[in-house]
Amino acid sequence: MNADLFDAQPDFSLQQVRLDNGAFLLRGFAENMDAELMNTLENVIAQAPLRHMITPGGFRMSVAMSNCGQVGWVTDRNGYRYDAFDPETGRPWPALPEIFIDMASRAATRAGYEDFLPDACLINCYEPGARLSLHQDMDERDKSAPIVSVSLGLPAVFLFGGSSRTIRPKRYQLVHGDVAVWGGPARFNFHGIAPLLDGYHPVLGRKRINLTFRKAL
Ligand code: MD3
Ligand code: FE
Repeated sequence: MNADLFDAQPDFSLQQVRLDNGAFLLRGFAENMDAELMNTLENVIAQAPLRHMITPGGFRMSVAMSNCGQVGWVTDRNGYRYDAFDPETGRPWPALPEIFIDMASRAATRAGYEDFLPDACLINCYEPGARLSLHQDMDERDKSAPIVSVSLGLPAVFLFGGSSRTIRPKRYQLVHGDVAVWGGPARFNFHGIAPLLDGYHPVLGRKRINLTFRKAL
């Protein structure tokens, strides 16, 4: 039928913003698959529950985290690391679901990074008041691969700094369905999330979930 022809056209309504050298925001890239992403995520979290990890300094993180993939990012009193086992359950992390890999690699391709095959996904869950202080992502072995992030649920203010902590961060609002690809020099910029404002999202309720896809090994 005729409709198939129209369905096959690319979606020019997507807004693509260049944030920095190598970093792109694909507004709404995951919006049309949010229900499928959430269903898949529920299944992952049933096997590897969200938990508040402890920083090496002894602070309980306000963001609740879990992982899927060959390895997962963990922090405790001993430090940060990627670990093949979930310290809460003693089991390997759930495998990276096919639809996660597919979405992340399509987003990377759109931003100019072909053949991005993530092996780890960090799941961050924010409730009102939760925040992520300014940091760099340095624990991945493959420093040439980008990081792909997906925002779901309540909007957040993303703080995007520079290569030094003293550079004042720019603020961007990230909303449900936004996908960002962080590669090139910007891959190592300082960044964080401002305290989440209260609100209600029709799909997620009073929370925000962020998935970051990485090549950690
Ligand atoms: C820029 N997560 O998990 S995603 C993280 O929304 C993290 O939960 C935030 O920072 C969140 O490490 C921000 C956007 C993001 C992720 C990784 C980056 C931006 C980045 C790595 C380098 C530069
Ligand atoms: Fe980060």
